[in-house]
Amino acid sequence: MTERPSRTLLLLPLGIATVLAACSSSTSSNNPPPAADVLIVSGASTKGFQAYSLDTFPVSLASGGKVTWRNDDALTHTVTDTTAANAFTRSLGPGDTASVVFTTLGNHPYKCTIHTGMRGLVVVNP
Ligand SMILES: [Cu+2]
Repeated sequence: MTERPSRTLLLLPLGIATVLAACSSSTSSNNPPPAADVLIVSGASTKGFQAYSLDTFPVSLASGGKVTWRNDDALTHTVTDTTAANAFTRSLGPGDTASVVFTTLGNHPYKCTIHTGMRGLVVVNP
């Protein structure tokens, strides 16, 4: 008597997983934009052009790509577009992450508005 209800409970999650797999596969066949991760390094406020990443300056990615910053420093920092477009700004406390999707081609320089020596650059390619 107790086995029948437990089988039903096992089959239900399998059905949901199948539906989710079908959705994600149709999305991935639709030319998925690449993503890039940028670390706000420890001691970033003193590191100028090396503040936003240990190994990549600038960050290059294709149009539609998403950049995710993670703040590994003990201070709050921002990621703020310095162009006339003023297209984006994010504030990240210690341990926070924040993302921006880039669709406009070209250079996207940014800085921290709290520590203005901190500079980064995202380059969006066709
Ligand atoms: Cu800062």
